[in-house]
Amino acid sequence: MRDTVVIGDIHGCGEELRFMFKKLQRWARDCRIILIGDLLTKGPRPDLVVEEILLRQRAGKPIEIVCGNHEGRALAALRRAGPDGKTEGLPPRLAAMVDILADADLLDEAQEILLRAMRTPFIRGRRPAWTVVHAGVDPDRGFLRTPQRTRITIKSAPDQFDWWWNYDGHDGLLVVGHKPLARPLILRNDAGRAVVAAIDTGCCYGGFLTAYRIGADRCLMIPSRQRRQFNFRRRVSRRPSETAWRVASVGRGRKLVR
Ligand SMILES: [Mn+2]
Repeated sequence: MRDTVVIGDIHGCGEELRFMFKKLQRWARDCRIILIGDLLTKGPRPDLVVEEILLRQRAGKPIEIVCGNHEGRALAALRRAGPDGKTEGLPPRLAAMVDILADADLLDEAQEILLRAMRTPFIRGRRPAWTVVHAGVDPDRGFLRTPQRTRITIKSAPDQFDWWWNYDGHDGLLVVGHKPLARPLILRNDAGRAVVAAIDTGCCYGGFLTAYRIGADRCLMIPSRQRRQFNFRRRVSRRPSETAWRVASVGRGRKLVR
């Protein structure tokens, strides 16, 4: 069976995505590829993100995308901007995104990609059971009873424990992004099986773009080209003393390139 690779929050980091795809040709040959959402906002090259997705599509290797919390506002901004890419009244970051996409003549293509993402709230697979969803679950409700809004926005306050420490594992492996961490975080049960893979490593803030290969249980990290915006060593998920999970603070076989 084909293995699946999930790529964390891209946030307009098109150059890093291009480099990631290049690396995946060897590291994840013939794998199914899923992007975890938050594609185009914040970073400098949303045009390249769109281009890379289109290139693969045209080569007959389509990319799947689940919806992040930024897809809705990015799509709304593009619709408001219209075919001429008008940016009046848009917040500066969204206006910048529209300008870049308009210059590259990719306004329609970007809308199509975002619309497709918004129609995909999550993707599930079997053997072992896994779910790719942008942010996570409400651990008290379980995956199916967690509202979609929560699934794409749940994030703990800095002084609180992250939701995954309270997740009991019964929905299988959850692959998530949304919360930037210094390194990908892989939580394991006693059998050593991954139950959470948190793979947003803050590429647009100067961290890494991370891919997680589900079956192989491996991470690949591409260093960001963006300015470092905060102290990444402090971006860790504080571990409560009573947790049942074994932690691999980093995915096994972490591989740094470049
Ligand atoms: Mn997000």
